[in-house]
Amino acid sequence: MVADGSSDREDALTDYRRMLLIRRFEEKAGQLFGMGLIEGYCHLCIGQEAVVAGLERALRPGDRRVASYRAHGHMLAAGMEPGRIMAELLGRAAGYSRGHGGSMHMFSPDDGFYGGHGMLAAQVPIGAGLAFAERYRRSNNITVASYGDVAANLGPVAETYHLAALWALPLLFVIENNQDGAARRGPGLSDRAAAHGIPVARVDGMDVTRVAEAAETAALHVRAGKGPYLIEAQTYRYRGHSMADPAKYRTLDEMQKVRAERDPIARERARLVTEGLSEKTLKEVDAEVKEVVTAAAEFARASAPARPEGIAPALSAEVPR
Ligand SMILES: Cc1ncc(C[n+]2csc(CCOP(=O)(O)OP(=O)(O)O)c2C)c(N)n1
Ligand SMILES: [Mg+2]
Repeated sequence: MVADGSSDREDALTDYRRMLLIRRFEEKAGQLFGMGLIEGYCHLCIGQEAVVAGLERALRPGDRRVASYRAHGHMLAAGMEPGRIMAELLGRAAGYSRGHGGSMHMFSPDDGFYGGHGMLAAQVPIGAGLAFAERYRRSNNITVASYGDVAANLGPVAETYHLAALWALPLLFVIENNQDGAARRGPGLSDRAAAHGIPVARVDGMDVTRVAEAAETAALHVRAGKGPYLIEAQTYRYRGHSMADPAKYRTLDEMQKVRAERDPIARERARLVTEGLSEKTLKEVDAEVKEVVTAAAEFARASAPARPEGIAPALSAEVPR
């Protein structure tokens, strides 16, 4: 931080822009889904933007991320191109998986993003593998494995706590706890990691600054070779589980109350204004983000569909027989 706080303000504006990009992108994806342009699954993270945006502040080039099927926010935060993400959603050849993967299956190792995984909790042991590889190479890179509150109950997560703690892996576990109210007995979700000696921070996942602070402390610990760390972020998803879910298990009142009182973007915007940022600057960010998302959708819609033969010939040339 510099004396006049301008670096803090830069960070805050970056967080705001990142959250807004995720929200506007996902709103657009929701629209295109409604128009029948996106086939297959599409899981949105609207409401949960502060978690990925806050984490991103602590990450450096070379760090890696692995996430669940609810991954568009992680991809955008990692710096992947909005147009190519949207193209993948629309099944176009210009997409990150040449249009063959769709919403859940995009990868961009150059941006440190390793999926997008449809199997619940699968990304967590994969994260341990990525972290192990970095330690083996003696790099200072860290890996972030994000998963939901339901996934946190699954066996692969428990085994990964054990191995990551035993081998002091440079792995940051992040529970995106959107309070699905999963059936569970016994201690709280993150206490299970604490039982392995893994330090735990519980944060308000609707407040990007709180997430960023926790992420910076966690990343410092993990990067210094002190082993894994876990952040449990309490968050909230406005939409249903996927585009196919009308979310009848929650009342509209509950959702509207969270949206009115805790929305991460509205909250951050209000905070920035209180701190002296002009409405004009914020409106410029809003307009710029809108333009990026419109361009992404136009790019995707104008690009060629996936070719059925798109993957197989490339693979058959590479796979040894
Ligand atoms: C191994 C496995 N079991 C079950 C499912 C079906 N399934 C998909 S999402 C989901 C709930 C996940 O909730 P949570 O982990 O809290 O993540 P969220 O969707 O809230 O982000 C279930 C049971 C699956 N994809 N994989
Ligand atoms: Mg959940």
